[in-house]
Amino acid sequence: MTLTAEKQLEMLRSMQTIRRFEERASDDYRAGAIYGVVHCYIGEEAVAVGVCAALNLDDQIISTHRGHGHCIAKGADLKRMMAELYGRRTGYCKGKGGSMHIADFSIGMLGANGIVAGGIPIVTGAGLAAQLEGKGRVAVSFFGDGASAAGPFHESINIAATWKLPMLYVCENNLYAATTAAADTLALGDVAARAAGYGIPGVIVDGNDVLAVYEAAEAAVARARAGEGPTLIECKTYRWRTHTERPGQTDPRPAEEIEAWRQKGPIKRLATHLMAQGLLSEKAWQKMDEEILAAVEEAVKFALDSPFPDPETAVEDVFAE
Ligand SMILES: Cc1ncc(C[n+]2csc(CCOP(=O)(O)OP(=O)(O)O)c2C)c(N)n1
Ligand SMILES: [Mg+2]
Repeated sequence: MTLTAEKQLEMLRSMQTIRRFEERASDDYRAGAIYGVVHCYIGEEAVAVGVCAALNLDDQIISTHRGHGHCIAKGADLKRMMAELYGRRTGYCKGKGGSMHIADFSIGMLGANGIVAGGIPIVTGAGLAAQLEGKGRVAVSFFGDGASAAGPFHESINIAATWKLPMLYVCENNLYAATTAAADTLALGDVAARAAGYGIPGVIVDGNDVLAVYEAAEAAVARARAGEGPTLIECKTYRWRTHTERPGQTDPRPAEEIEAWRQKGPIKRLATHLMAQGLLSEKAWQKMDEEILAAVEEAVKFALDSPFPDPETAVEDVFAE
């Protein structure tokens, strides 16, 4: 792995952007300014950023209900994202989709998805398209530990393995599916162990170590581009917040467990590593954070300055009958 200082700093910036964007989205949601549901990715930033750093712009990803991190890591526009959360006409889905429906095909972001495991077959189709087009593109599916127990995961990965599709299946194992512990639904203990059943490599990565995630993704991307088929990467990570941002939620997770994972958070870890190597000073880190906060503020301003969609457009762009 050869990662320049510049690239590592970019990864740090991307992770901190996700963190600050979501902190603000959560505050504004709790204040009643954002509607629908907001699921935060805080604590898991290294997965999206590590994987997307190994991709090209035209490689395609699909996200989940917890999708802000994937959007930002792939290069989505903060203003259009925030406007979508705020339900404004300038948002990615003209303000009609909200947090769980952000997509930007121009950067290979095929969409978040409110249906658990719903994105996995869709992006497997993108993997088939990439294979048929033969331009060396890869497709990446992000999904949770809970989704890995759903039928679409198994059907998709089976066909991708059989047809050697150029794909990465990236499981964000944050140890819980809402309030259900993964330990109660995973017979094998590790999601990656299931790869053997499909005859593909299964890799377990420390999902809080962005450099380790990058390294695993880079190897899997090389394998996919070489026509050798998909890889299942399981990133062990943890969400810091409740399942959604709705106040007053039941959270069965022990306080000590949450605290222990906060101590090994991915952002502090990379910042400390870069400082130890003399690649980042306290001052530069502070400046980076200030720039990010200003960009988030600008995104909120853009959202607030934008109009709501016209009621007459309610059924435009709606495909269900
Ligand atoms: C098909 C379907 N079943 C149930 C739900 C309700 N639901 C939303 S998120 C979630 C848990 C998903 O857990 P996981 O896949 O581990 O992702 P995480 O929330 O931990 O990121 C559930 C059950 C849903 N949205 N879709
Ligand atoms: Mg989970």
